[in-house]
Parts: sequence; structure tokens; C-alpha cells
Amino acid sequence: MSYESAKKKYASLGIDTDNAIDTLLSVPISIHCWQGDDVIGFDSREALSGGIQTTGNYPGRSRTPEELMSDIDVALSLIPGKKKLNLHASYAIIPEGESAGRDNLRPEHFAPWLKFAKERNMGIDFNPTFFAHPMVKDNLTLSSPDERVRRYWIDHGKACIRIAEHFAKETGVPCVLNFWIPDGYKETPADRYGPRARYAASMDEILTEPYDKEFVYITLESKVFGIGLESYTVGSAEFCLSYSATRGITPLMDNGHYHPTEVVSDKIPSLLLFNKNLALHVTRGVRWDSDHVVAFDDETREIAKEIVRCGALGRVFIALDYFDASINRVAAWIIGARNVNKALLYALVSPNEKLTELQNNSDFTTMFALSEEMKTMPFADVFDEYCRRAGVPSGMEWLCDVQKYEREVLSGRK
Ligand code: RNT
Ligand code: ZN
Repeated sequence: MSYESAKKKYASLGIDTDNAIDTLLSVPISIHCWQGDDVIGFDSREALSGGIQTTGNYPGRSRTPEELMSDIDVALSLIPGKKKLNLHASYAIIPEGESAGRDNLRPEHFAPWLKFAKERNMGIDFNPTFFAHPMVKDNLTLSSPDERVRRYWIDHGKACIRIAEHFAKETGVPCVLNFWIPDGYKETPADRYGPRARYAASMDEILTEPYDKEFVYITLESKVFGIGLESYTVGSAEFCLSYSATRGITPLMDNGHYHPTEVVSDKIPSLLLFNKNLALHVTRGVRWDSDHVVAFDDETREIAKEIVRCGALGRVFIALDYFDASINRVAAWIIGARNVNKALLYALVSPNEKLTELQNNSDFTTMFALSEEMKTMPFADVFDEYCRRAGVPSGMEWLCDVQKYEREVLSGRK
């Protein structure tokens, strides 16, 4: 009932809410497995390193593949829309008695994940893990001056390409394989050029691994600084953009990885002009790359708006990347993922063409007035209808399911 009246209200502005809902139902959002266990993984169980940090000690962290899969299932059942599963190499499930280093990981080490994804009709995205491992020496991996270290991580990168291709061929859905290395220095380095030259050379070697470009999209993620690596980051924005552009791979922007007054929303159209595809890690940095749960805030809406107004829903790979251990971790997944969906839907039910026309006619007064008016439209009714059509609870109902799961399952994890 309330949807019908909201629909009319939007229609009076020339906006087709049914159409917007249909469009969004087919946009995949990649759900990061690492929210469930504070980025610990299963293959080495080393403390998290690489300048990233999870804070909080809310009870109920998943400790095994079974627990993590069960938690992901609850999250998936309460997140509307199309989803992909985003795995990190550190989530390899290596059988008891077998040992496999990251340099020789194989598809079979992810067999239970592949089965999980297939049963749920999901594609898989993948990430090599260049942190929380004894072969990370002095916070360096692919840019290390130590050939043994560099070689190890090159082999890891190549192994991950083979695994990504296996995932893609098995699921029939292309796999986005994202490279991010933590490499950097706490103090001002004597040599800024050498590490970047070594990083480029390492990536070049990794990219000699043959792969099917229709099935695997390799992306490269930049960063401005990490905790304990404040003075210099090898994979800076300029490095990663230039490398991606010259090697024909896809740039990835994480909105926690820029100076605090820089915004990814503004970078999206520029990159879309010069790249076939673009990848995003959607997060929320509070003062630093703190990886807070994504909120329905101005910048998330602005990011969604740019994707939609550039007509680029089919060209941008959207993934979540945050890790909050201070609240129920399953709820954290759901809130962030629902907010990304909300932001996209909000953009889809905006008078996009009208606003562009006003800008081009220099009618900035009407443009501003209309943009502000949109904020108090009955958007919640449209989002509720989207949830209904996606087969998930609307409003706050999802929280009851999570609370029940917490009482019955999570609270038993000591
Ligand atoms: C770190 C990067 C990176 C990681 C994940 C776990 O700053 O954002 O994407 O968060 O790979
Ligand atoms: Zn990221």
C-alpha cells in the first residue's frame, strides 16, 4: 500500500520505481568473507599484519570454516539482491596432515568454498593474501629487496591466478582477482624508486601466468598509508593507476585509502573515461582507514550516484571491505551490504536526467532545490519493496533473525 503511493509520488517526477528495483536486483555485490572472523583466515592463523587492524572484541567470532560458512549463510539470507562471495587466499582449507604454503596453493584447497558458492548459485571473487604470514619480512612482499621473499610472493600471485580461473570456470561467473600488498615504511625511505620498480617487476612476472581474460579480471588496489607504515606506501595511487593502465588490468579504489578530504566518488567518472572496468572496495574510514561498517551516508550515496549517472552499473565491480569486531559481526555484514543496496537504489530513483539538464542549463538553483527535495521522498517504502521482491525481510525485521542466531549459535562460541 505505502509502496503504491510512493511509486505515484516518484512517477510524478518521471521516475519508474519498478524499473529501478528490477535493475538493482541484477547488480552483484561482492560479500567479503573476512568480516566474519576479523581477517584471521585459516591457513596460518598469524596475528593480522600489513597495517590493517580490526578493533573490538564482541563475542561470537567464527573460528572454523563451518562456523564462517554458517555465519555467511545468515548474512546472505538477509541481504537483498545478487551476491558474490569474496574470498582471501588465507581462507584456504588445507586438510589435516597436508601442508601447503601460499606459494603453492591449489584449487582443491578451496573445494569446500566452491561447493558452498555453487550450491548458492554465486560467483566467487578472490584475493591473494600478502599479510599475516611469516614470509612477510619487514612489512615487505612483492617489493622486497630479498629475492627469496619476492619469489615466494610472486609464486603466490601466480597460484592465485590459477585458482581464480578455476573458480570462474566452475561457477560460470567471472572472478575478480584483486591484488593489494601492504608494503611500505614507517620512516621516510632513502629510496622510493627501488621498491616501486621491484613491485612492478614482480607484478609483471605474475602476469606472465596465462589466464582467460573473459573469466578473470585482475585488479590492483592502491593505498595512501597503513598503521606502522605511515611514511611511504609502495602501491600508491599513482603507482597503481599507471601500472593498471599500462598493463591492461583494472584499477581498484578503496574509499578508505585516500587523504581524508579526497573522495572516491569524484574519481569514478575520470577512471570510467579511461578504463573498460573499474573495481571498488566500499568501506567507511573514520579519520583513517578504520574500516567501519558502510553507512547510508553522503559519500556512499555519492559513489552510487556516480556509478548510476555514468551508466556504469555493468562496468564497476562493487565489493565490500570492512571489518568491525565491536558489534555483532553478522549484523555488520548485513547493515553494510543493505546500505550499499540502499545507496544504489537511491541513485536509481533520482531524477538523473533532469538534474543533468538543469546543470547544463546553468539552473543551479533548481538543481539544488530538487536534489534536496529528493532526500525526503518516501524512499524507505521503495527500499522495503525492493527487499520484498528480493525475498528478504524489510525494515528492522532482519535484526530479529540475527538476534536469534546470536542467542542460539554465536553466544556458544567461547
Ligand atoms: C587493506 C585493503 C585490503 C584489505 C583486504 C582484507 O587496506 O583495503 O583490501 O582490506 O584485502
Ligand atoms: Zn580494500
